[in-house]
Amino acid sequence: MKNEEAVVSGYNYARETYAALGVDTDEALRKLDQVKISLHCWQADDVGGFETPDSKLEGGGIQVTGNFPGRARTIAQLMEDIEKVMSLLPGKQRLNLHAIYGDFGGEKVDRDQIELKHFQSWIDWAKKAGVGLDFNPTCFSHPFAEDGFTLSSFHEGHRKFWIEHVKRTRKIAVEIGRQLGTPCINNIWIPDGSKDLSVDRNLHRELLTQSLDEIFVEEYSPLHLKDSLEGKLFGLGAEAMTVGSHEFYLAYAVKNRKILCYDMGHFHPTEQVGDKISAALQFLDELLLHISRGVHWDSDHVVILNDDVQLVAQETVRANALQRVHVALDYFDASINRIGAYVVGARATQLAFLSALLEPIARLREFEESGRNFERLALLEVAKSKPFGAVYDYYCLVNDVPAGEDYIKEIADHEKRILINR
Ligand code: RNT
Ligand code: ZN
Repeated sequence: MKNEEAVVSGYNYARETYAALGVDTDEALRKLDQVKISLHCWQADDVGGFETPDSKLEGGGIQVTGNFPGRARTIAQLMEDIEKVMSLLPGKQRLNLHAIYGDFGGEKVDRDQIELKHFQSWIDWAKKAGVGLDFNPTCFSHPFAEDGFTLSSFHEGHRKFWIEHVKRTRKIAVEIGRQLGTPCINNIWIPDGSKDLSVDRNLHRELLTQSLDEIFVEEYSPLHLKDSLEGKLFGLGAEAMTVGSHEFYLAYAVKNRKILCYDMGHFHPTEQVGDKISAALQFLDELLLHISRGVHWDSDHVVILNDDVQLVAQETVRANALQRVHVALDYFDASINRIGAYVVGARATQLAFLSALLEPIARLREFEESGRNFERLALLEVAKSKPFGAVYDYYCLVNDVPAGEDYIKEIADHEKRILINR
């Protein structure tokens, strides 16, 4: 049990320790407050959505495994879960919605029919909670995506259907952003690809280019809507070819001034997303990060505080790019308490950003500039064991959320009271 006094005295010690390295902990916490994490609504219900009472994830090259009790089955339950998650996180976050999570009121509303009214209850909820919303078209779990292609399909009817869907998501997203007074990022990810060798990648990519060009014909105010594009290496059942590869979207985003989304599970296992940030930011205004953890493949494991996430945070902070890099979570684990999965991942992400903000960067740069590379390496090592956990506990305390390990019990209690009875 963390008592208040212990947290405060831990913080005082940490503040002095960091000050000795030329780092201001209060300033770091002020900056951390600006890192809003967009919580992915789809962890709460295993990417099912609310189109029908038994909607579930199908195809798309992604998969959820596990059967832990307590999955959110209604919008009310999903809202309840997100509120619980937010009550265990210091600072204000955002919520990231997929188009299949609309409030369809028991009616069959196909993807090319969605409208603002289906998301008004979410906007009202967000307004009340004082959080921003982000949005995503859903180009999977649908008969017209069954053959593995959507915006790049050879089938003109399917392509038109998905173009209409994505256009509508932009229209909804711009209104979300307008009503909430904070831009809504609409992130486009499509599963298009094939299990086996394809001889017309080029045609698929031409079609995808045309579809995107058509989708982006309407211009909306960037104060309300930001368009983002997410590439991928491969998917389950789409191992041989992915139409929307990174090169494709990087080039498209640069040419068309869009946001590029880097999902940390979408690269070769030894590639570092952290390394890509300052490269892409030379030519793009903004990036979106899907913080995730691939294990052997794009498995969407719960985010933990590992080297990959730390490098992402460090590179964002070192590039002075906190305003240009948007942070979202993306994973789906149904094998553990789902609320716990959110809190572990969101806290790990915050800890990564906090430790990056506490880096003795001025001194490290001095060493680097003067070629003192032993000193640089040593200080990087020293920084790793500095008490950033004590700073985070204090951040929790002042935000009135459980510090340290205290959230574990709170989630376990909530599971017994609420989740088990669903
Ligand atoms: C899939 C992408 C995408 C999805 C969500 C559900 O590989 O990462 O972001 O996870 O749209
Ligand atoms: Zn993603």
